[in-house]
Amino acid sequence: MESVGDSSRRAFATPLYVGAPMVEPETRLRFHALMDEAFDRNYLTNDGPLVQRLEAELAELHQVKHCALICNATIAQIVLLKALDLRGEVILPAFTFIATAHACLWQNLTPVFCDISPQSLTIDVDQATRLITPRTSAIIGVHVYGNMCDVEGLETACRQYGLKLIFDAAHAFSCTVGDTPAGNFGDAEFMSFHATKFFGTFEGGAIFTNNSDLDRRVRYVRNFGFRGYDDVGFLGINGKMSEASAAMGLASLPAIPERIRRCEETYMLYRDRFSEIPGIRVVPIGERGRGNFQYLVTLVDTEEFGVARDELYDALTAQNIWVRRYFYPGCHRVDFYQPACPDAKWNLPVTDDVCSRVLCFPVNLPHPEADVDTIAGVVKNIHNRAGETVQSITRS
Ligand code: T4K
Repeated sequence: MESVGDSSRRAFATPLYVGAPMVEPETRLRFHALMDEAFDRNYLTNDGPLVQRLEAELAELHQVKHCALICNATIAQIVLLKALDLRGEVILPAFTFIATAHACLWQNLTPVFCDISPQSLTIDVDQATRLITPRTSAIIGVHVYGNMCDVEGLETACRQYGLKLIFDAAHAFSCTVGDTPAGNFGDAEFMSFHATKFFGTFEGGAIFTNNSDLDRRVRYVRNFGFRGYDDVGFLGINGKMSEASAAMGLASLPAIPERIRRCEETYMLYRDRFSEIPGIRVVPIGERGRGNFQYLVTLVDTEEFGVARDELYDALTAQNIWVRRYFYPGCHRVDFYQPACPDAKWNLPVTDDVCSRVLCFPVNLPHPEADVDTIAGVVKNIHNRAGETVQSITRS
């Protein structure tokens, strides 16, 4: 693409990012105070008091028996797969961040990619059930964008075929099915507390479960397999969370209700403004319960909108609106997975359609109403000028 011209002509002088961390001034103050405590104690990692405090608070918040904090969600998934001692194939949606698939390969499991439902964009339970073979050991659902899976349908299928059920709840902090919070479904669920997430601890993650035996094994695997001093009973890894990350989590907790309120308000603003633009559909959030609205996801209909998703992407980025195509192109389209799954016959029409149309917009905005108005104005202008080249739109 040609140069986009000088920054004074952009809609925003500084970039607006999807996933811009949410760190309020009070959160910073609380973080510094907690770090002072940690330095005074001179205890900085290895299941420290801040980690233990955050585990207790998160278990209570999600009404789950156990929460084990981990250094990030990718390692959390690897730890969990190891603790469950899974073998053979696992069924998971191709529409997810690549980490969900990578973690399976790290455990020598064969990922079998499944399509998604066009409404919730979560795993299609009927197709997942059809993909079960004697080699299948588990199904992994992904609560994508905080939209919860059909947990009941998946629990029924897994019970019937004797499979483990895991949820990638990376996006599902404080989301619910009905009134039941994420963390309570299947055998276990893992979350991401990456800085870009709604609840961020720089890097971080957690495994939630109501199964005490599984929690015990998770804790061994997280800590090199140690069952006690000098007693290694498992092949483990270093998956521990540091006190600095736990301090960030504890400092952030009081801000959660206000973050949800702000994100939902921003979601409503986008939904309202985009409803006037043909060909831009905002994906509903929280249809099965409560969402956290940390992602604002749209599907672009090229015919109605007049401009293809990727041209819209280029035009918005040129205006400093750094939209993202989460999760284009889908795990099944990543070259890397072709040799890994030579027998797979990909037939994932909904995934392919969504991957070709999805566009996520920034949610953590400095001035929600004014910024959404400006963003919607830019999108509308691109629609109105659909006949012109992207280069000429980005330059004006
Ligand atoms: N499962 C699912 C469904 C996931 O979405 C993820 C991660 C995982 C599992 C694995 O969780 P972790 O192992 O990461 O805990 C970002 C995040 O790094 C990743 O955590 C997240 N999902 C994914 C959806 O987004 P990238 O490769 O897109 O990151 P990057 O560097 O392009 O940054 C994303 C945006 O955030 C950019 O627009 C810039 C902005 N940003 C980023 C950082 C780090 C900021 O404004 N400030 C920052 O400090 O993966």
